[in-house]
Amino acid sequence: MLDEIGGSVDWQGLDAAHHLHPFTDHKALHAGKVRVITGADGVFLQDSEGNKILDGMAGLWCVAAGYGRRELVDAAAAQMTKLPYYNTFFKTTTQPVVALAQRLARMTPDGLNHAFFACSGSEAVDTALRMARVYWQTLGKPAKKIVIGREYGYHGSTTLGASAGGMADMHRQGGDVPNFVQVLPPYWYGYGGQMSEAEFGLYAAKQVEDKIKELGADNISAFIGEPLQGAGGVLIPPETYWPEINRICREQNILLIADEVICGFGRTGAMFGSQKFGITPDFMTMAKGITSGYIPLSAVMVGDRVADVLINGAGEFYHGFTYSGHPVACAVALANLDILERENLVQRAEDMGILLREKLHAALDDHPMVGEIRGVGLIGAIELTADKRTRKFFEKRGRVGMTCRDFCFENNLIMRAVRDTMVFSPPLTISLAEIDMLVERAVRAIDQTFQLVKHEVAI
Ligand code: PXG
Repeated sequence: MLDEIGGSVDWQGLDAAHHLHPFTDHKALHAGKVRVITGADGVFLQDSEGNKILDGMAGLWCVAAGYGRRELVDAAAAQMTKLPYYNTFFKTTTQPVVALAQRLARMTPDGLNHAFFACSGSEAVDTALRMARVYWQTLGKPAKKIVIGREYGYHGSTTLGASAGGMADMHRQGGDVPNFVQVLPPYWYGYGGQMSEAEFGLYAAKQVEDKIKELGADNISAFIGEPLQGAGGVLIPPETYWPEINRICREQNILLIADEVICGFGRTGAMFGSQKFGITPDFMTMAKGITSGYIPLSAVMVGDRVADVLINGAGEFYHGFTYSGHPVACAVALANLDILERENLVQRAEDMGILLREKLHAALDDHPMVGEIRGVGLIGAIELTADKRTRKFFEKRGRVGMTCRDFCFENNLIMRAVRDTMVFSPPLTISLAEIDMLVERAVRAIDQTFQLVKHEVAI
């Protein structure tokens, strides 16, 4: 069918004629050519022109178990055959949804024992935010509405998710509902100035405390943060940051939402980013790695103090989606978690991440355009800089990163550029030989970029 007629169909032309892409300037897209991805296996994608591309991003940070996993296909087929769909709204449940809820309760830190399911990270975030509102209303504190996030935070693209995040462009295009504020992110490389990383972690946490004092704790519902900020450029907080945030939220009586959509399921070298960074959240939102992206699914894990109020005090929670707890998605998640455990992918992410960073340091530490190499587990970033001594940004931020991203593509490597920071998050199954290939292609792309912009770089 699709494959049989593939040769004669102008997929690129039809895409331009009929398909609107997410986060895309269509005029710019149509000036070039869209790449048609036709298949994938392991860590490699294949395109319609026969290129084999190393996917250094695991799709969009999600394909943890790698491509071509037959077990996930089989799990979906078996569940579709048995029960392709039923909802969980009206005094009904299904076996995969119960099994997954129990498994997530066991996997997550103590005190997170209840799961609410949805289809995307954005929906999980919306759900947690609405639960937080209901929690405070039920406790007789309806004024506690404001949510504090961070600049460059990313919490999805629904109106609430965009409002909670700290992406100014998204705020401008309708992600600007009231009662959301953002504070300084714990981005030492960009904002740390002369402070040590440890000092800056405390300083960034204090911005949260100051904001709470300014707005009044009685008006604040929750603080939301990714354990490390993925889409914002893989901003890894100093060790001093999260323990302070825990303390502040506890002392000020504010709920803490850890958005684990990217960090969850092994990405950081721990099962959850909250474990890696010592976060004690009231909610964990999760998606992506939960099914390795094979099928849409997200979840919110709800801590006991909130669950108790929701269950015993709040009456009906007027919220949910047709596909909340989709049995096929839950069956795929269970099979995916089997792979994660059986293949020890969490420890593997930790070990391979260390090797990957060693190799990047060896190849790039002396490069005049590389300001910092950072990472935990198998997620990381390379900061491109105009002056590595002063950590100066390039003029017109994003231009050099985009050039480097295009060179990566030319070298059959997918890395994302966030501003002028190159970010990577390959499948957790990546082998040593593939890591070598990733490093070699990334270094080549950075060198090619440097040749174009070296007059802008202090040497
Ligand atoms: N929270 C976090 C921390 C995320 O990273 C979402 C919520 C929203 O998930 P959904 O499933 O609604 O997309 C995300 C998603 C990028 C990029 O280019 C990142 C995401 C999504 C799309 C692109 O970095 N993160």
